[in-house]
Amino acid sequence: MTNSATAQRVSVLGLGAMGTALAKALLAGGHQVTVWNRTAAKAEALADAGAVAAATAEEALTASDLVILCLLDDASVREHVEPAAARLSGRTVVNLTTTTPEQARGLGRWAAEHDIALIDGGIMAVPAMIGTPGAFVLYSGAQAEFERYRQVLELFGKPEFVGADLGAAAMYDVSILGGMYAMFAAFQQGGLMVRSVGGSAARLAELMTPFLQAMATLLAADAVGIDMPEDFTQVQSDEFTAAAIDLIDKAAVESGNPTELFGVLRRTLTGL
Ligand code: FVH
Repeated sequence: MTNSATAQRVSVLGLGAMGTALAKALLAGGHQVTVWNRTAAKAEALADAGAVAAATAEEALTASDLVILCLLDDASVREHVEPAAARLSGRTVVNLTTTTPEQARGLGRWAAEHDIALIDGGIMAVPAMIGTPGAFVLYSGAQAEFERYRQVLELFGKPEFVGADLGAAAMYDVSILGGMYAMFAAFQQGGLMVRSVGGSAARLAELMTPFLQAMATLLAADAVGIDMPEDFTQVQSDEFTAAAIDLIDKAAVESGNPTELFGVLRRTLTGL
């Protein structure tokens, strides 16, 4: 719990599943929280928990020095911040709405024109994880402002600053999500394949989970091949990897579950 000496005024705009979790974490941390949501009922629920419900987005945007945005997308952010530009001047805005890196940079150019300090963020957690040790949030942009508000941001999850480029947090975010989707796609495919031999996806999950956990520890070594290829000694040749993936593809065809997945993996990993 933050004591009253360090309590800050913080506004949260957007009280969907995630914005509500963020606002609750701020309230639990002892901050003075102003909230706004397009559908007012969600703000009223938080008012019962101690937040001040603003009547308009502009009222919320100008109630605090620190403004957290957790709206649907870049368009909904623009819709509400642009009309308030002059009154947002001098404040710090942390945009936790998922956007592309270029959308984050575009908002940054607009913010710079209006003397607004902008931090972009990517939340690596689901709402139920907010404030728990498993949650972390990527940030990029105005580093001095990030440091200034670090203790507040820590209430959401471990803050990870990834660069001054406003597009950096979004780029790390989508890259991590890409890893997740690739894993789920391969599991989906494998689940169908093992069922063709009388097995089950549940048994595959049991066996695949510890193997993938062990493989994940090799990512740091693999990173050398991307960051510093001149220092990298490849353990497995591209030809070996391509042949291994071709064999998996053949097994998929034999099981009646052909897919484009393995061709894509082969080209991405080996260029062959
Ligand atoms: N939920 C999650 O697990 C993920 C984790 C990673 C980050 N995302 C991003 O967080 C943003 C908000 O996500 P959310 O889960 O809170 O989403 P919803 O529950 O669908 O709430 C959406 C809120 O946005 C408001 N909204 C939508 N359009 C507008 C608009 N044009 N003007 C003003 N507000 C708008 C919506 O309001 P309402 O429908 O209640 O009136 C909600 O407050 C998102 O970028 C995720 O990608 C969450």
